[in-house]
Amino acid sequence: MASALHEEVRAGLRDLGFDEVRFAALPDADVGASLGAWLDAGHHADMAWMERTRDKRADPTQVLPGARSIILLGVNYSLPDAPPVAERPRWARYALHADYHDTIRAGLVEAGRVLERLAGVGPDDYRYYVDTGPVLERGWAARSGLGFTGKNAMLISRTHGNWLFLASILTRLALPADPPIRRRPPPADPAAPGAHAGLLCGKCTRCLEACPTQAFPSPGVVDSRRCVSYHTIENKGIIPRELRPGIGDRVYGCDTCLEVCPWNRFAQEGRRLLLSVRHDLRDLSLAELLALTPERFAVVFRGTAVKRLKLSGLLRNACIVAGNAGDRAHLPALQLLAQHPLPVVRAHAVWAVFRLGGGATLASARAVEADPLVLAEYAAEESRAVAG
Ligand code: B12
Repeated sequence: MASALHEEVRAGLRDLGFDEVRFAALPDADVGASLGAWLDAGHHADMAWMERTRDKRADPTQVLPGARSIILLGVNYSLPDAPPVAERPRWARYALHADYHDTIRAGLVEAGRVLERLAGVGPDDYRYYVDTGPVLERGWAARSGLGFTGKNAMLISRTHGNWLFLASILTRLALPADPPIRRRPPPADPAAPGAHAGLLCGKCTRCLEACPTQAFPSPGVVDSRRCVSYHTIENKGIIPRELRPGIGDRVYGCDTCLEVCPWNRFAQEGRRLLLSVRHDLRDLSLAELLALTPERFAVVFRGTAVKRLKLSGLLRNACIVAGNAGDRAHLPALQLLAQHPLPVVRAHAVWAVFRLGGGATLASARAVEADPLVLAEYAAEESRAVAG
């Protein structure tokens, strides 16, 4: 492909709103080399879909046979004009936009047309993904020089910091590979988890130390079983009791290992052409969240990523935040939630009520409780009270 053409493709995709457009060549066994060890260590927790798609994730040519290139796309989602609202539950910054899976996907549909128009590829010669596809987006992005993998496992960009959504297009088109940020000698064991992490981190370990639940067994390696983001978003069941205090006021996701990264200092504001900001979520009080009805949940979270968590997951998280907040004004709402139809909500409400010193008020709810998970919460709290 003539070099002018690939630059035309790059410019065409940038015009659609992608802040970064980089190319990497396929195949490249290095990128997926350490996935197996990460999965074998159980770091994916209950995300069984990662295990099921292990081979495809390690090798994009199994996703699109004959693929010769992967186009890595970055969308800056920083919100410099919007500091967190005090005394309100905290949301992962990415959730303060209309669901990026939808908005970026719309951009990817257009990106496909750009490829067809400029490079003459057919609709079967490419496949695009944002987040949910079996593609190691961060490794490929690092490979293409879009950024480097930090000790926090994030793809960090020198111009956008940590605040970058990634998307990818696998294509049978041969595109000239962009160079990685800096070539370094291959890691001693490229199959070790985190083998590629920390290229431009120097001695900094702020992210590893700031993690509220100690989810990094080593630099660049997240153990999802301890990660607040995993538990508040992906885990649909009971959140381990020992991790709940570390969740603090985070009602959805966690940005702590991103926020403390010094590279954010250099982050420029994005164009947000593929995003639609939902700052209003940050104004929601904890009391409003604890009182959410199915109807109100559907209205407030329509079009956001939070919708995927469902009302039960959000109420569960809100109970934990309330238990951590220590404000007894939330007791009446929590007592009601201790009688919620779903055991997952009841269990966390029971925990929170006990944390606020109101355990005795649940006597009648406890008397009719039959679910083993909820009974386990009562038992744990009662024995804690006896021990304490
Ligand atoms: C599963 C998943 C999670 C899990 C597991 C996280 C993890 N660390 O793997 C959980 C639920 C915990 C999670 C949390 C978050 N996630 Co997430 N997640 C994913 C998902 C779907 C797969 C990631 C994966 O494959 N993990 C397995 C590990 C082993 O793979 P890996 O870290 O990518 O590294 C592999 C390769 O990339 C390679 N590699 C890494 N660097 C390099 C460099 C070179 C040069 C080479 C050769 C190879 C290489 O080594 C590894 C194995 O081979 C991706 C989307 C996707 N399809 O990629 C989003 C994704 C990684 N998540 C994202 C985000 C935003 C988050 C959160 C910030 C959300 C939040 N605020 O709560 C947190 C951050 C937690 C963290 N520090 O990682 C973004 C990250 C964007 C970025 N700039 O990095 C992604 C890319 C989604 C997107 N499309 O934008 N996530």
